[in-house]
Amino acid sequence: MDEAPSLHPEVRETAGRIAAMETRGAAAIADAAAAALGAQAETSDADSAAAFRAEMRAAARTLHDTRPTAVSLPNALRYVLADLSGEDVETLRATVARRVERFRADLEDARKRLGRIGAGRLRDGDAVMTHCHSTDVLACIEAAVERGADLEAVVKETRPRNQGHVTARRLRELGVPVTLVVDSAAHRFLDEVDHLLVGADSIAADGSVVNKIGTAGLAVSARDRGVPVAVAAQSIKLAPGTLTGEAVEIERRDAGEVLDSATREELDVEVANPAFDVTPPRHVDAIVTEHGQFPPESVVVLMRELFGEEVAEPWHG
Ligand code: RI2
Repeated sequence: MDEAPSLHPEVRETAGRIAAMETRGAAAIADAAAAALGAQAETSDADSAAAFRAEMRAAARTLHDTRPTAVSLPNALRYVLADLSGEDVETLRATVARRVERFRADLEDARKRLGRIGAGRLRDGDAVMTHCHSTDVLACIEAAVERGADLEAVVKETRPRNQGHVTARRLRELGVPVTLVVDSAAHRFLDEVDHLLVGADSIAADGSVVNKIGTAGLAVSARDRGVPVAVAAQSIKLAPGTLTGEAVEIERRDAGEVLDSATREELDVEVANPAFDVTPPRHVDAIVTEHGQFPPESVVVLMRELFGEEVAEPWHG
């Protein structure tokens, strides 16, 4: 029987950090996964192109099987391993290194371009409500502030992981006044804001937005209050598998994130902890990408253009 390919420690460590949410946020996960594939390629001592390919597939599988919902992760693996046709290890190693570098640079560039586009929605004096922590959302606010807009923010704490605290900290670093509210106060505070601006972990071909749990109800409330709902999402958040009817899997996380085991036992309850929900396109006004803003229903055009119909799964095999 063939031995399992040996993995670079950075691959295992990166996978562990993603699973534990020490590395979190769709873009950061994609960036870390690409870097880990780069480390695997750089140090590989595979003695044939076939062995190198097997190693890269095994590394991709380890990274892929960490968190299921953010499509930026499989999209990163697809991009980096898109061309494994080289006939010798050195050619393959150089190809992977080049693609990793390009992917990471494009990610950074896309965030900046998206930020400039999203900033166009924000006027001087506006108040923005956010949910969770999204670097794409932050990019929009940062670009608007750099342009001279005075903004304020209402930040939902985002139970159970409280990523709202990260958003609050980053916004304060930008000089934006922040009011932090508990999640259940959102409806009440929507009266005081001009925009709901959230990120995304995956966007389906029909324009449905998969984002942190609580987004769907928040979008309904925003609609009810006449507050425009914008989603800041680089194109690596587009889920190409949904073009052919695949569903986005919603991650269910550990009950311990919600309640400690003693309280759980005392209350004698089951705890459900889905990490994401799905906001239907009818509750979203715009999806802001680095390629421009789209009504959710037309994001499929961009998806086809960028990914085509062929969706590779280089973590298999
Ligand atoms: P960026 C986060 O998920 C949030 O749902 C956020 O909207 C999304 O990632 C996108 O993040 P989690 O990893 O790529 O905290 O915009 O579960 O940074």
